[in-house]
Amino acid sequence: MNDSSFQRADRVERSSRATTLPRHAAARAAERGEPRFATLVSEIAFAAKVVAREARQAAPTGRLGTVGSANASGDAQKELDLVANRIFLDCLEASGLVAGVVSEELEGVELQRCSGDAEYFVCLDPIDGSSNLEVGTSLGSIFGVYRRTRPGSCEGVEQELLNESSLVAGGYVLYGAATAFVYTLGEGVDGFVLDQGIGEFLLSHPDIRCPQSGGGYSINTGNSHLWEPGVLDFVRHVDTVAPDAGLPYTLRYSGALMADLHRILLEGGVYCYPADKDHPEGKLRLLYEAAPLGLLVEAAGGRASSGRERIPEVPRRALHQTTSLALGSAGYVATYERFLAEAAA
Ligand code: AFP
Repeated sequence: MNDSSFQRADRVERSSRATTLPRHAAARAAERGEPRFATLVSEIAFAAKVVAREARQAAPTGRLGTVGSANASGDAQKELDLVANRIFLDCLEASGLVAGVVSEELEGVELQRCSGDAEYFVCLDPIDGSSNLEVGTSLGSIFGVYRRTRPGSCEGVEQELLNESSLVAGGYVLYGAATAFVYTLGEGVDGFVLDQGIGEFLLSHPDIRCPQSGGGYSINTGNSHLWEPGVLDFVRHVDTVAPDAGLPYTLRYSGALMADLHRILLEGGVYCYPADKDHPEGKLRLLYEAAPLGLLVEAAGGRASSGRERIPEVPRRALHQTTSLALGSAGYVATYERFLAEAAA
């Protein structure tokens, strides 16, 4: 075998023996006693591949702009927001496992198979960081899977979701230099990269553990004059204390939570979006941003906090409820909480 045919054979073997996302999800779902969950993951992954293609084609086909409507939070909707929303809804419906969907782009719960034996609700942000679209930088999608308590009923699903259901899985897709898919079923976090040639997500980052030191911090310092008390003190502390004092040592902020958080999960650090004068309850959404990402970060050994309480302890009151948020290395998040507590004392 010459060099190039050897390399080709090696690549083929690596691909055919690789742990694909469907193979991984089937094994994990069986282990966790949620065998049907594998189908749901496969459908979400399929949606992600279609969204990745649409995002790549958005610029050449002129699908960058707003469409003149606003979502439930009042943000102007872009064409890709709506296209991605439709893609996810179609794929979730095809799974046959979803009773209802909450999306950043929908007002209420979109009912799917609520009268059948569908056992999950899915809450999602189809496109996170859509302001990055025009400039061709990273975007994301976020999903949380909640288990129903009253399968078969289409009555009172909003209250069931808010008051009774439990979050059983969370994950995200990052559309960046590569398309990455990261998910947890509550224990263990695994990351995959889309191999464009074969159109499949392959396991690239098994058992991700968020490093407890090093890395950077991500916060929009342009809002510092608006932040709740304590946040500026935290940032000054991080900026002035020597890097070997066990603090994040550099600032990274991309305008897409998924891009910032992906780096933090792999390298350590902390992402903060505090409450501020413009967003007294924070800006990020609990059901489809903070909660699923919190589940994932804590499953990777990190910490997820509103600044005062762990994200899983924040009471759910409304579908599009927002929360202040700090995610990342456990010690850094604890330090952030301490600065907020001291400012409040
Ligand atoms: P969009 O999805 O509406 O673009 O919001 C993105 C986001 O929720 C999150 O991904 C960013 O980290 C954050 O907003 C950026 O917001 P600021 O521009 O207010 O810092």
